[in-house]
Amino acid sequence: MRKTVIFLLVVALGLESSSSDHHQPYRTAFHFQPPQNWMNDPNGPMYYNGVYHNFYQHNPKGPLFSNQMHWAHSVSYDLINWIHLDLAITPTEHFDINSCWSGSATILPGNKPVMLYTGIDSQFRQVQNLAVPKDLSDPYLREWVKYTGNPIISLPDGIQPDDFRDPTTTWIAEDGKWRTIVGSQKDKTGIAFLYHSDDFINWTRSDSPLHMVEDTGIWECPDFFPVWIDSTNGVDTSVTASNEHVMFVLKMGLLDHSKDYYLIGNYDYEKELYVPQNDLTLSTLRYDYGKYYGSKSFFDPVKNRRILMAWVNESDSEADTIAKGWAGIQSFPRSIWLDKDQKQLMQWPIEEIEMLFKNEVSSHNMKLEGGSLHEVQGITASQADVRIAFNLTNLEEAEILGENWIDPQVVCSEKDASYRGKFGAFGLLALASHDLTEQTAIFFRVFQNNGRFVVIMCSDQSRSSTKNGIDKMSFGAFVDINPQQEEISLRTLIDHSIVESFGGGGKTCITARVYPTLAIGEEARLFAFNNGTESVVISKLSAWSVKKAQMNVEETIGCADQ
Ligand code: DQQ
Repeated sequence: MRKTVIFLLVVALGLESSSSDHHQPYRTAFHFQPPQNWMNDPNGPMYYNGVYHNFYQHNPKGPLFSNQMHWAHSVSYDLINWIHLDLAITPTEHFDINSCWSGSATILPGNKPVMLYTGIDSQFRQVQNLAVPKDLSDPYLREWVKYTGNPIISLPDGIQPDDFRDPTTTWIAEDGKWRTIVGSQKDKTGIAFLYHSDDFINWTRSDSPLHMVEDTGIWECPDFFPVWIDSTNGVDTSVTASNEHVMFVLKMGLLDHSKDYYLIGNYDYEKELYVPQNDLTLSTLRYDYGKYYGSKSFFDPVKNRRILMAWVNESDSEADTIAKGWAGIQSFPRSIWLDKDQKQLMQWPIEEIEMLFKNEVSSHNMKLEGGSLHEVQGITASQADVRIAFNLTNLEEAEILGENWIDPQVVCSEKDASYRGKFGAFGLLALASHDLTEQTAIFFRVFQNNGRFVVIMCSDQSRSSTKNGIDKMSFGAFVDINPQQEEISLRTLIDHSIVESFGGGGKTCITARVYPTLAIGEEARLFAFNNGTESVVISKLSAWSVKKAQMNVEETIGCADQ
């Protein structure tokens, strides 16, 4: 009997990277990126009926940012392999004709997803719009319908037309009202305007913003979400604010610095008050101390966790970007939760990465004398996940940290990987060429300061490529651990042109973009190194090759006879 069945045809697009693709050596294997052209912020990530959705800012016509931004759309069953879909939200109406900028998803009661997003209207004002899926029975929610009464939130009086954007995932409090915040600024004071609504259509601005801080400039892509104080699980955004077991994170992207900062605090919805435990300054906590911006988190009910995704921009020149035909990748999705001491968030690559693992290599208790190297062999060093932990003794020999100690980035720039301190530099040399001409060094230095030990983590890109015209700035940050009591651990995801590192079990993260010319594909090598004068012990080293994910598969629905 002949039977007609619907089948899904999955076709890989031509631009995908492979470890031996010398035409596109900077395409990634397991970090999300579109088939081609420009991408920036992740938009409205969500889980709905078995499918993860990844929308993102996209210029479908070229590899540079444009004044006609769209929402592109990919879906996944595992956050690893992604199916590429048609554009989801495009600039077509008076309320978004000049661009569809960033926004967020909310799953309303009755399991109904909705999107709030910023439109740039026909008069170049930033306004907030609502869109809903056209057909909830479509498993991929391919088509989105804009509410005809948009904008649902107009530009407030006294705010510049280009200073009002990026509505968050909304939350509902005990009074039954929905709330969202929108990023803004007035006279350089960064603002999170708070709006509430009974029906999701009519929104009223609260008298006071949820939070604002002078001299911080516009706040982009704010995010506001609860975290458990006593669990690593995630919390749905609408968990009641009066729950004694949660604190609230407010994240803001500071455009003037292109960096995502966050505060941890308490939120009283009745007083409409958010009280962070610290002030926002440039030494406030950051999600990542390297390249990492426009991030957005969402609650994943499948694994009861909060997941964070972000845009990782290029560091190469505009000419290089045009030549390669694409720009922008996403960080590998991270689970985030509040650290036990409630002082900072912890971040860790989601466990699904393990489905791509092959060729594990490991070693234990290996002494690295000062000035020595150990090559990690047996894996593909251009596509790898590496975990290493260092034990230090004789810490009383550590150098005294001088007056620059306030800014670890300065320490990392002045004392790059080649500088021989006592404890440090020690760590990993990723994407290294055979002769070490090219290398990206992720490493630690340990100092003494006022009777305590200070651990600084650095990512040194100064030798990452023989090419010129690339931003090779070093990154650095403190790691809040006591090396007398615990090992100094580092986990690094290496993926052709991205090196994403997690120090202290996820307390400090640094992401770098690099463009090696020698250490590409099979030519790349990986080393553990100790360039300090004191020896260190590698208590454990594990590394895996990471297989290529199905990153840009195109899905076509067709019919087949069987
Ligand atoms: N990117 C979007 C804006 C957002 C900025 C435009 C942050 O909505 O403020 O592409 O990277």
